[in-house]
Amino acid sequence: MNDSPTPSHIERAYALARERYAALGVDTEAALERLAQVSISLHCWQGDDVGGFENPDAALGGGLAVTGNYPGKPRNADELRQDLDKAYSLIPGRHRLNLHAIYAETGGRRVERTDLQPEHFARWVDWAKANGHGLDFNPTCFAHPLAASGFTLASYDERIRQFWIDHCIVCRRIGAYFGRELGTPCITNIWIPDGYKDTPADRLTPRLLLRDSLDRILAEKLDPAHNRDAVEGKLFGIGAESYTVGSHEFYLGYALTRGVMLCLDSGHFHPTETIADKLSAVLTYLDEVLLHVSRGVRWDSDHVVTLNDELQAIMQEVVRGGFLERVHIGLDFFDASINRVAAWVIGARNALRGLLMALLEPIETLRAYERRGDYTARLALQEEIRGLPFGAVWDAYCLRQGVPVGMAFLDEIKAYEATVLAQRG
Ligand code: RNT
Ligand code: ZN
Repeated sequence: MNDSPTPSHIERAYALARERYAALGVDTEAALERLAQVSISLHCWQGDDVGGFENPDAALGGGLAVTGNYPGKPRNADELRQDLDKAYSLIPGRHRLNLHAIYAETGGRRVERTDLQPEHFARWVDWAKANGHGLDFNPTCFAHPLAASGFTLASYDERIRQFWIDHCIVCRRIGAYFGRELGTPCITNIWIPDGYKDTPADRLTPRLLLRDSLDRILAEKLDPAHNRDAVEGKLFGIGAESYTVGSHEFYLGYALTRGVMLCLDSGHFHPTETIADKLSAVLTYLDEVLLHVSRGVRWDSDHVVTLNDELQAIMQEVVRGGFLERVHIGLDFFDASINRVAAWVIGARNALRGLLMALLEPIETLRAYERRGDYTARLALQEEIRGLPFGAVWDAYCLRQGVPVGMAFLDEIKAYEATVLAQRG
């Protein structure tokens, strides 16, 4: 596509947009400065269909499913990093990487998940250092024979439960290693698939087991400058439609009583329930929250993030509440039916665009209308905002950050597909 705007077009459009926003009392320069400070955690698992390197052909299980077979899937960690480098080069700003334990590099040796060590992630750390990425981490409590029963940290089988406790313990230490090495705290997020397809006879005992498992995992005190813990709830998974041990309420209570972070995944609630409204509620009590920005479609919780109303509402709440320091934004989706690098870039650029839209709101005016009870003016302005020249501000941001403007990012991905992805057998 050679219909991309020239730098001078972009600057002229931006100058007009800037005036238009200024008339509403919005400083576009301040918004762009703030946006440049936000680091989003890109999820490594979009790159290879949640495969990892332990046993990439293992059934995912845990209610997770990736559909599609787009050519060019990376075959090893170097290829995954190569794809990530490409993605980051097309996303404005400096961003983090969110790793899963199955992305360990063990030099071809089978290392049990309970034996994972920092050294198995040394190459990720070297890469992160060289490229200025912070790292986040996740124990992998699925795609393993000991998760085949559908239960891990809440298993009645003490051997299985202990195995997953031990796995999570080593993962927290690896998280602390990331934080220490990179000088930015790693968020280690625990999500487990445990649940029942059909109506349980006992909803309580698995939850008591899970609480006990988490307490044992978190017993070791780690420096919060290095590692911070998060727990992620879910409403249901494929094959666990009737009961999920780690529900939202369970983890909300856990996070509040234990002082850990709550992870809110936007695909993990009832279809009409949005996490936007939850942020101000949980942050009234919790210090920090982790977001998994995703998009639920019917029973799938992990479609590529689009710039829809829900995303905008989430980002508005993050900004309006003054929560940019307390909400850690991560992405969580997987789609193998389209170019995997493009999926990362589209989702991440959308998350940033949603954030920029929120930073460009004439929020003081909206609040003033609301306080004086003028809901007519509030609605009128909210709807007027949708037509403001937001795109011109975004384009200027991409230009300044040295990433492609508009559809030009796709040209680069197509070229990468032809030269790099097509060579992978
Ligand atoms: C699953 C959770 C979890 C996973 C990743 C792969 O429903 O959202 O965050 O997507 O751990
Ligand atoms: Zn998630």
